[in-house]
Amino acid sequence: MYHLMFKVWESCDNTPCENNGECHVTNVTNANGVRFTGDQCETNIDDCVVQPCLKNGTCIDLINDHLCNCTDGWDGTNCNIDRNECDTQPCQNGGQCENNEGSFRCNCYQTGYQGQLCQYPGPCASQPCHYINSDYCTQFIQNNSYICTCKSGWSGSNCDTDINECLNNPCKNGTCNNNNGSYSCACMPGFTGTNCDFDIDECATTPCKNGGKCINGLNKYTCNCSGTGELAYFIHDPQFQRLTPDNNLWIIVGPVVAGVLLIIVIGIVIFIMMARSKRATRGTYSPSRQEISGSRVELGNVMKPPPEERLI
Ligand SMILES: [Ca+2]
Ligand SMILES: [Ca+2]
Ligand SMILES: [Ca+2]
Repeated sequence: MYHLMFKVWESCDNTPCENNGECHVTNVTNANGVRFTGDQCETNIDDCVVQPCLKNGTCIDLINDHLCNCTDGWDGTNCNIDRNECDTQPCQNGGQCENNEGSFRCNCYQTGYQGQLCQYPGPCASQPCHYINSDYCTQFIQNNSYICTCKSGWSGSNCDTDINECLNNPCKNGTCNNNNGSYSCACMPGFTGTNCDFDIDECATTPCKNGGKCINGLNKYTCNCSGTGELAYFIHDPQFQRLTPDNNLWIIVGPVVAGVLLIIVIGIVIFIMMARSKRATRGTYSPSRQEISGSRVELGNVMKPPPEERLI
């Protein structure tokens, strides 16, 4: 029993076949470098057998070569190189060309146009969104509609309606004033920020002298002067110019005492005025009393002794 054994050699030089095997060369290359095969070396080798053309390219066999007809989007001898279609600027009306492997696309975003090459006007082409109050217009090809993306402070289908931000009470410590496209806050004393939500640090200017420790407050600051030789505390605000622990009580009691003293003084004044008024209406002359008790005689006249009688 024989086993037929083959081994392909490019050349029979150096007698590669062992055990008296007969050597046959199947592929030859002529003097021009063209390769052939067949028993008589009569057949041109099909260079397309190995399918050298990629991406569905069509291969044309040549003598010792091949030619690839590439599909759209591909270039190169074997159709292995992407064609950059954007080099020819295919997108219209401001569409952005985006190259990709084997193809490209036109980004028509914000152009108002649509279609593969942005060649057809869409619902945004007429610029329906307010030209100042909107950021951009987004169109939908499916139902030929659009949506305006409004800038902050504006609403409405075309961004032409002011939002009244004051309805949401944005000003934490102040008064809200609405205006077109925005709002403003008039802050209460001691507050700052767009929404008056930041307490002003009155200690930022280091107002306390001689090493006193500053304590930030609402529209005021307090200097803790302990250890500086001054009074313990100074509070600076529109109500209290100076406050110390010792006269803390007087801050509360003082007005009460002053009020009581004022009432007393007023009472005295009223009493004196009433007394004077009574004296004026009830003077010392009364005809009825005079009739009963007779005319008054001055005490000096009553007490005056009669002149002495002379005895002659
Ligand atoms: Ca491409
Ligand atoms: Ca507003
Ligand atoms: Ca403050």
